[in-house]
This record gives sequence, structure tokens and C-alpha cells, in this order.
Amino acid sequence: MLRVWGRANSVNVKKVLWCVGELGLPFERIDAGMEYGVVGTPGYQAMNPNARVPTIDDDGFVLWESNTIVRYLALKYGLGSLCPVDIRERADSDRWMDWTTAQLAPTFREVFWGTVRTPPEKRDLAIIEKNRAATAKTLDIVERLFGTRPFVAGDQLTMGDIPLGCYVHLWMSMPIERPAHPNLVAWHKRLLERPAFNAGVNTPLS
Ligand SMILES: N[C@@H](CCC(=O)N[C@@H](CS)C(=O)NCC(=O)O)C(=O)O
Repeated sequence: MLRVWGRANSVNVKKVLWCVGELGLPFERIDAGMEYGVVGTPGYQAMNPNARVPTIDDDGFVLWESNTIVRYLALKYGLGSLCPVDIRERADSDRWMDWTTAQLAPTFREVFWGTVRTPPEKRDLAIIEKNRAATAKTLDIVERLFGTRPFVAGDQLTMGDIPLGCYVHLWMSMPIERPAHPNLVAWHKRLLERPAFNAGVNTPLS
């Protein structure tokens, strides 16, 4: 059976949990990371030398890097659904995974850590605000995208929606000022209609 290592409140683990849910794969999740430890053990680091989560073991094939795991599972178990068959459509979907990591995540991380994982007395409000404004501006890009299509690559959910959906859900859940992004909100509502999204991603902020 597929095994997934990683604490359920990690944004990168959420990508994998949502993906396996969409694919209907039976899996076992093992808590690891932060308060659970495990990632510092030699056994874990033999699988993942980065000492980070997530890591999967799919019938003896060990893989880390969350976007790569989502691509692998989508191609192996979801060709024609999460992984588009058409190569251009697949690349169209795929690009939003890299975009989320490269363009959205760096400023988002400062807001998330500042507001959710840092006690109020230790928060640097100026840094949080600078990165909140930058993240909001980056999200203008997908606001325009969702004015043209219901999901990142067209009419149906694909792997490209997964990392973005995990970050946007946290963005929508944090007690912060958000600009009006009606198309993004409508896409997030579509995600909230999916049982796998609710199971893997829509969990309390922590
Ligand atoms: N590029 C990696 C990043 C992995 C990563 O940084 N994971 C974080 C959680 S989101 C982590 O392991 N943090 C340390 C910990 O939980 O102990 C991926 O996408 O899988």
C-alpha cells in the first residue's frame, strides 16, 4: 500500500493527501515533521536526505518533493483525469505547479509563518504586510485566469490545481486583509465541493 510520511498540517503534505484522495488510492499516513520528529532519524533520512516532508513509498519506490509526487501519482493513476493526456494541456496544467512554488510560495510563506506560526509578541508586522501585499498582487494573475476557465487547465480539475489550491485555501483562511478576487473565490468554492479537498486540505489552521 502507498505510504505517505508527513504531518497533516504541512502545505506540502496536503498536496499529496488531496491528490491521493482525488485518485481514490488507499494509503497509510505516518506523522512526521515538526513536533512529530521522525525526519531527523537515520531511517527517514535514508529515504529523504532533506529531512523534510512529504515522502512517499509506492510499492518500494521512494519519492520526495511534493510537486514531483503529485505529478508521479497523477501520471501513474490519473492519466486522463488529474494528468491530461494531451501534451500541451499537460504542460498548461504543470506550469501552475511550478508557478505556485516559484512565484507565490516565497511571499506567502512570510505571511503564513508570521500570522499562524509566530506568537503575536514576536510578529514583524512590517514584513507580514509587505509580503501580504506582494502575495495579493501575485494572486491577481490567477484571478484573471479564473475569469476565463473554471480550473487552471480548462474545464476539469487537474494536477495543476493542487499546489495552488493548498496555498489559496490557507490564504482564504488566515485573518488578513484580502483584495476582492471574485474569480479566485469562486474557484476556491468549487474546490470546497470536492470531498478529497475537504479531507486533505480543509483542516483547521495550525
Ligand atoms: N520542496 C519540498 C519542501 C518540503 C518542506 O519544506 N516541507 C516542510 C513542511 S511544509 C518541512 O518538512 N518542514 C520541516 C518539518 O516539518 O519538520 C517539497 O515541496 O516537498
